[in-house]
Amino acid sequence: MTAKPGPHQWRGVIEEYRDRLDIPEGTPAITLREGGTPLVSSEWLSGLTGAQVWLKVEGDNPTGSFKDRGMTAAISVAAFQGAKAVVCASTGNTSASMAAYAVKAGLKPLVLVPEGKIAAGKMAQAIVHGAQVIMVRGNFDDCLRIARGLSENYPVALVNSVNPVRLQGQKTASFEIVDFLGEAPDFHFLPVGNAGNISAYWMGYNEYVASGNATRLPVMRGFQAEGAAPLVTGEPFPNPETKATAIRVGNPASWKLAEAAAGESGGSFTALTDNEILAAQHKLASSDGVFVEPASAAGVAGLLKALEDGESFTGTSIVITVTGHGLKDTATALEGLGDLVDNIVDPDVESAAAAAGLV
Ligand code: AN7
Repeated sequence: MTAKPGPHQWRGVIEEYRDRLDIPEGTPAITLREGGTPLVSSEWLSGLTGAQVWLKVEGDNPTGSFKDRGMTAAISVAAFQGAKAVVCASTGNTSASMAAYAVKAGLKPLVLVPEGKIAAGKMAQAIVHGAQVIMVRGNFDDCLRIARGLSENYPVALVNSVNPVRLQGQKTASFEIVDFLGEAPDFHFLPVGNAGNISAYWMGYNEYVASGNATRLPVMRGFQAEGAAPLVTGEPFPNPETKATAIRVGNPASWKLAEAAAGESGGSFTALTDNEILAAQHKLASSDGVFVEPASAAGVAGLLKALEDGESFTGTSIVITVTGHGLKDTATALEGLGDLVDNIVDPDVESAAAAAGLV
């Protein structure tokens, strides 16, 4: 039986936006129906700021992060062009996404990750999807250098965001935001690691203004971890370090594009401590019901810090991209919380009621 997609079935970012994507004509879409993610109103942050604050919840993508947008594009093009194997360097989410899309396309996924610095959920995804995983004694930047070298010398296609097709897929997030809000927001906040995402958002917003779908551009503000903040200091970090492992990047590949996004939009880059990032992660989960991984809370932490520093956002609209799902890294989320379940009771209502403080 052939599935007949009904009118409400989201088709994935290639089919939803094909005429706006710079990919070879006729490229068949390898899709898990990524994109179409919710823009969730944050009552908590709206209340604190007097702004309308929206969360673009990218953890709702098929493999749990925004990487699926770029990966559907990169894998579709690689498969169309005859690749048999694909390679990426990753802090975790790219490898999870690449593995899923590669096997769907019948390609062999090869993953390079920094040893010991990948959240367990992401590692599980790469392994379960059948990727060949190579751990490198080094950081993400070393992995990316090796991935480039492999793709130059061996028959494997590189699908990191230095592959421009990735940004084509990722820019669709801006389109969705404007399609939903009817206009670009005043501000766009997001975490920045290798800097592909902020570059892709900026491209998408600019293209929507050029085509008349939006009449203005948002101020782009990127947030990094203090121990891995090259875009803040202007210097690469040879030994990047942060508990937000997804953004543990010392020398971002899209450095120039990201600087252009912040510079041209009147935005900026700001560094946050791990404690600020983790506190924002917990507050977001317990206030808005949205559980994101540590790195993904950087934009929220950034807004809280801006408020603390006395900035006013009253009357504006703010979109914060929360980039990946909290279930990717439960170990970090639960760190330092002590006894998680403090009541073990006999199996009867009275005991549970007493333990719950109901009597
Ligand atoms: C949850 O998976 O680079 O600035 O190799 O997983 O576009 O790099 C992940 C990056 C933010 C930063 N939030 O985005 C990888 C990888 C999450 C991420 C970022 C990443 P970029």
